[in-house]
Amino acid sequence: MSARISVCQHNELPCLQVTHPQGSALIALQGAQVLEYTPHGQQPVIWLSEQAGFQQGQSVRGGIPVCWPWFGAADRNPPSVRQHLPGGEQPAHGWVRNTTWVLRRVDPAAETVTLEFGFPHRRWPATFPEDVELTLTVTIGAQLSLCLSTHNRSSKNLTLTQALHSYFAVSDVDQVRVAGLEQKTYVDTLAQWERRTQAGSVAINAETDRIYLGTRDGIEIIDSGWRRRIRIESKHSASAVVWNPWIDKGKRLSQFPDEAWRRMLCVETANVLEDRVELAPGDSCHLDARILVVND
Ligand code: TA6
Repeated sequence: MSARISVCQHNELPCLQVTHPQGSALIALQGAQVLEYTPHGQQPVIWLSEQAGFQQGQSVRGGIPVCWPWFGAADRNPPSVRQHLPGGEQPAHGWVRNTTWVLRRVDPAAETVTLEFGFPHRRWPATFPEDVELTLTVTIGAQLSLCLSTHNRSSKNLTLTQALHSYFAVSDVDQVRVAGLEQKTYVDTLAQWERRTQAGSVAINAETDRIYLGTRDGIEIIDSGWRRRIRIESKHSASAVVWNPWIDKGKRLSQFPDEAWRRMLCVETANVLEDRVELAPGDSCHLDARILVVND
């Protein structure tokens, strides 16, 4: 049997339920947002809030939101990124996670199934270069691969920051450490954006919101509670965000049960701050993440 793909409705959002012998996934057309991913015979890898609202125009809490053409608060981005934005208040993490994408292609194969989503042209403000093509390719099997591709077909230079804002399911955040960021510089957004150096692996024992820079391939979430490691392999990304809201912020977050902070951890594959992407007319960029589970 190869893949089976069915359309299902979660409240206001049409979604695709993808079932393959090697793994299953749920993807919302809004934001082309992977909401669930579970390799065959494993615990879920991607965390989705039990209080997810599945409402039009509101990013679903959990899964892998696509942050583009900027990451975080727009005003925290450099002028080269902000130059194409309209004036006034902008949503966090860009425009595309709250807008419906188009399923362009499905490629079933023996070990995987690939779905390609395109962002509908000209669905962003007039200040943004028109001919920019945005595509997300999702490959589901024993591993989960995502590739976010931007092709600047406009006549203008385009600078962007972006992230695959992955929420991972963990047994209990105090049973977890993140390896692969040792000795990396990070910006602590909770300490006046001070720059610090990571000593050893990352433990989560308070609200944590850090942008790591100069990262390389192979970050691992080591979960001793579920005796597994979630490995995140990336290409064309030299920054990573580690976020857990902990108790108090968790209570203020939308679509977020009070104790959910214990069971989720974001490790985001990104191009932010110095790692921003500059595209001359005709240039393309690809942000790749491959997610796999190793049982200990
Ligand atoms: O990636 C970490 C972060 O920027 C946090 O500061 C927090 O705001 C999180 O993203 C979630 O943002 P959201 O807009 O989805 O609630």
